[in-house]
Amino acid sequence: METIHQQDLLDRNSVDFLPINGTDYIELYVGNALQSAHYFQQAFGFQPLAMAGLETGLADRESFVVVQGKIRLVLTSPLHGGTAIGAHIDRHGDGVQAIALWVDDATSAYEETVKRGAEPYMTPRKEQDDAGAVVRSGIHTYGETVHLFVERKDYHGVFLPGYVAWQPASIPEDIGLKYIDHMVGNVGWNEMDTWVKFYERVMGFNTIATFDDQDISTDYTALMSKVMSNGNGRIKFPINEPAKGKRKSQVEEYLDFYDGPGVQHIAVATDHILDTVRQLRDRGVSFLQVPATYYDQLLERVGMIDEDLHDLRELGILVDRDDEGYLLQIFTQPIVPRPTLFFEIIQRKGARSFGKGNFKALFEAIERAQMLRGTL
Ligand code: TYF
Ligand code: FE
Repeated sequence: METIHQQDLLDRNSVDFLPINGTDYIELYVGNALQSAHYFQQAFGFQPLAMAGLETGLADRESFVVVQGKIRLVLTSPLHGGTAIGAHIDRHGDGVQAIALWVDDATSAYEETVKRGAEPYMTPRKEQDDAGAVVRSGIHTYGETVHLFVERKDYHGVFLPGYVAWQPASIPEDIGLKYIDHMVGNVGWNEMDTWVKFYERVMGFNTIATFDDQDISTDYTALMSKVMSNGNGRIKFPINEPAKGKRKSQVEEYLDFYDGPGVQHIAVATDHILDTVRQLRDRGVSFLQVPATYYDQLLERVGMIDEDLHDLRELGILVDRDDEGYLLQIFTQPIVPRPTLFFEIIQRKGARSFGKGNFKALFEAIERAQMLRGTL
């Protein structure tokens, strides 16, 4: 594995043709937007923010927006048959349709990326209401997933023009989720190079880490992973490709069930992972389980940590160390009927890596889940 530090990249390559401030929102196409929003509120502690639908003059869709820290999720459902949204849900199940990136200039973001070969999804479009104007544009990425560019410097409304504030009566407390740490895409056989080149050439990203089959050493799991990051490091997109192993790769299982490439997991950061995970567990979220023996060697492997081993074991939280510090992470079971989309909860204490030391335990846990589904 190779790790490149962000600062080196900034020094080497100082002109960023696609400056990105951060993730603006993630839009999921789902069968029942109201119930999905309810799930993200009740189970994950998101707060209601905005909605658009029949009430606001839309005829074909309804969207609910929930927020926690800097994380905004948009849950969108069709209002009648025969829509592109419905076709997306039929093909993929509930899943991520758009990763929206916050930029200062959505027109330039579109022009710079399309000039470099991006497939256009939405030409720059200005939307306005009483609260100002937003410019959005978009390009295609892997599978049917798109990147939107959102320019909102002239907007002070609740979310986007056309949305109204949404304030249901009872709101459970948030659980300390702060921002999107990374979002992982699964791509098809031998497509890794295509998408690495796409993020490098079209979006100006750099490859900051590479994992090969040496790093991923279970009896069965076979995959390749490369982490793409933008210039300021605020956006990190690991990309997985399946590889031939003894049994079906977890990435291949995803591709079968999602019917193509798409977002595999959304990693959300917290500063208090013990509290956050306890809340999630108490609200009914289930996690991948590593064997209790994982904790026997843990302190020998990672050295001194602030957390109590007993708490980590009770909650099933994984720990890994790199040369800058350590990280704590845990993975939910898929949050949809198909074994496709899941969440990762991560707390970084200096470490900027992705938990390579946990790959074996994690992938063996995924294999046990695959075995239970009968798909391995
Ligand atoms: O994002 C990552 O790279 C880690 C590890 O199928 C990982 O969270 C990689 C592949 C995978 C699940 C987790
Ligand atoms: Fe991850």
